Amino acid sequence: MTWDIFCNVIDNFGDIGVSWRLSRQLCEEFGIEVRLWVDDLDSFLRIHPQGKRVAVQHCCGVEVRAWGEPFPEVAPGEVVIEAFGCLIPESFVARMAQAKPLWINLEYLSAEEWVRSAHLMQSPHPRLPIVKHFFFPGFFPDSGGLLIERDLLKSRDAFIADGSAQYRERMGGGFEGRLCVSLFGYGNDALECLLQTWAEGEEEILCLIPEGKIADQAKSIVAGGMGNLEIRIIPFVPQEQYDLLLWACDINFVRGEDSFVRAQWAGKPFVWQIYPQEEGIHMQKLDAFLDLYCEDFPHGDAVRKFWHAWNGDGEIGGAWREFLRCRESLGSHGESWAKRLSNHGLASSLLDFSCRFG
Ligand code: TRH
Repeated sequence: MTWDIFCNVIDNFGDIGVSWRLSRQLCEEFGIEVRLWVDDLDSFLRIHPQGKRVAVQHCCGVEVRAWGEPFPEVAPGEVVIEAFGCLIPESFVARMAQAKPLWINLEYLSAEEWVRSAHLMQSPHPRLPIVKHFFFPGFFPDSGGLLIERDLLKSRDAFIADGSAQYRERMGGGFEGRLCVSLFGYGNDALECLLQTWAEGEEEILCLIPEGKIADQAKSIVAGGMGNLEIRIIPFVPQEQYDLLLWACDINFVRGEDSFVRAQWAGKPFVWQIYPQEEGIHMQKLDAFLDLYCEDFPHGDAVRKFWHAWNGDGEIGGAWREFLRCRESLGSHGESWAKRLSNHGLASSLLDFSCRFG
């Protein structure tokens, strides 16, 4: 089988992050020939630096194509996925109308209830005889599930048992006896107060920040560190190495979509900076997730308060102290949360759906 996946990079790394991860998994675990069309190779090269700036290349078995104009005359594969509703070239859609592949719009991840009824909804093309299917990743059994590689949790456990000490050394050491935090996020008005709280807190904290906007912001607030806080700026790593950072730290700050999911697989306490949308509607999405995640967790209020404060709603200092108090139970909660969700993988749901279709 050949699958075409189209990725239009809007901003940051989430669009390409999800498209690349899915492409790799379909190819490596299911033997599917994937052609990934990307309109911004620079973003792709940030998360896969081994790649090149060329029109066609093979990376980890995936055929990666620079998507530009004019669009080449290629026959569509058996499945065509447009990631996040991007617009597939018209000439290609016309060819799809003849070849009749399964056409999927892979949507953004949301824990909102409406996803359940929208998942697998169809939309006929206004002119051509072909139908698009909306495919929603999600947390409910009747959604598309989440991206997770087959042996991810096993690799995580092996790393934590054997490999994390070496990794910590490679990252500059000094993890022992301190609370280690990874901080990946957008610029954040709450950062200054949070760093201040950490510096003045009782616990020693090592905060690892991948290069980027929030690293620059942190540097401008505290160069290197102050009080009980050490700030360490680390390189932005290839995508498959990012998990190691999450596994090696005690608490992870994540953002967007893909890192948000990876933090859940890490099974550690984490905090999500959601991608901001107009008129604050992202807060509904944040709350929908919190409702699920905190449903059977006794300290849900502390989690909710801290996550809200990190997303601009509330005072962060006190919220951090409450969050930290429930850290241990949040760790075991995260473990069972990851286990519970791990048997509903997005790639296999897509494959099941394509088998039913074809
Ligand atoms: O980068 P993000 O904020 O992405 C997005 C986009 O903004 C998108 O338009 C928006 O719609 C979406 O969020 C909700 O965050 P995300 O999704 O976590 O993607 C980051 C990717 O970068 C992820 O695949 C992990 C990867 N990464 C690395 O490869 N190396 C690194 O060092 C780090 C920190 C991340």
